[in-house]
Amino acid sequence: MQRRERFLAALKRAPVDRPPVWLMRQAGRYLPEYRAVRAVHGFWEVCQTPELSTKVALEPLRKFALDAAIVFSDILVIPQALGAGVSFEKGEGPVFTKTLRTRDDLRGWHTNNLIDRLQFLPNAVKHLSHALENQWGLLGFAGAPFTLFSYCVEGGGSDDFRLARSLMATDPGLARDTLNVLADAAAELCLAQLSAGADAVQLFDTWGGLLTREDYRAFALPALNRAAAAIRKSGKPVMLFIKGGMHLLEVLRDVEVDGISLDWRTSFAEARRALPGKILQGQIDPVLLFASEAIVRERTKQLLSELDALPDGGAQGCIVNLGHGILPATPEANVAALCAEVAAHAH
Ligand code: 1CP
Repeated sequence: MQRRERFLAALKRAPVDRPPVWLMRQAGRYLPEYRAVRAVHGFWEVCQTPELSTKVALEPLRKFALDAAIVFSDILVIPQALGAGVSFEKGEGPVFTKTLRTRDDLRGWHTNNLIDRLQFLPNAVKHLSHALENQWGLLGFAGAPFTLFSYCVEGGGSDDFRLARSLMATDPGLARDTLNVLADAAAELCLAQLSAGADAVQLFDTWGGLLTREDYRAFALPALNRAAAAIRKSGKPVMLFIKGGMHLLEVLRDVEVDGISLDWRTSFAEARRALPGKILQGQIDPVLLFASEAIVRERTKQLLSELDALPDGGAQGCIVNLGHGILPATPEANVAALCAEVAAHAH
């Protein structure tokens, strides 16, 4: 099967010669070519210049046996367009100049013509889509409402997002209204990427696993479903990544996305049992890519046999990926070994 055809078939849960593979953050800092681009161009400049974003998105496809590309962007483009003033230039994590803590902060968000300020992202998708010449699948993405909410309230990264989660408890009305604004923004941005040529979109709920089942159901899920319902009107699939979402599998029965991207601690077998009919993606531990090449090959083979043995369709409707983004110092040879092992599994 050809790469894009395989990726599209997996998204339809149709038969495949082997599961397709792509890797979260496949275009990131572990690649010297990416670091070279970033040495001369700012992060937002790369996102907003189609030639540069396409260049960095294509790099991993040239090097590894991947079946799909993901557009180069970031989940924080939405807070940026709302006026949060997000910068990546000072060290590791993002820094916001404006946080959301009060009703007035929400009123101050620039929601008018939001999509116009985000037009660079569908433009990047269009540019990348031409370069791919239908040979690879193409994913667009956005942050899931709760994860965007967490960054907006906190004003940057955090281990526990305590300000965001305590705001949900102290002012649930403000939290819900904010989540709805973010859900509508994420939906609009995903629809624009799908119209521009993306085959599917992924919503990243990286911090969703911090919530109890009850809070996920009460706050994150309604906003997620508001976004997912709007996106699914396009007829194209929506995937959802949750980090640390083992305890949420039961809640996810009620999520209106087509597929779930599992983190490294959540097994395919458990997820298939809990979520029959959903596309499943994941979940090799990104830290495993720091072990030897032989171990990477062995674990990849193990995962592929586990997929073949799944109840209710085996590897059909499964996509191989990592359980979280590739870490910056990951050896390229191990990324190559993982992809080669998946490619060799065709039957
Ligand atoms: O292949 C790719 O690299 C695709 C592009 C991509 C994606 C899918 C980037 C580029 N970011 C993301 C998603 C993203 N961004 C998520 C969800 C996935 C995940 O959990 O990994 C999150 C939480 C972010 C937020 C973000 N952006 C962080 C983490 C902040 C924190 O401390 O909580 C960071 C460091 C960024 C910047 C960023 N985005 C992308 C890259 C390559 C970078 C590094 C910036 C640089 O070049 O200095």
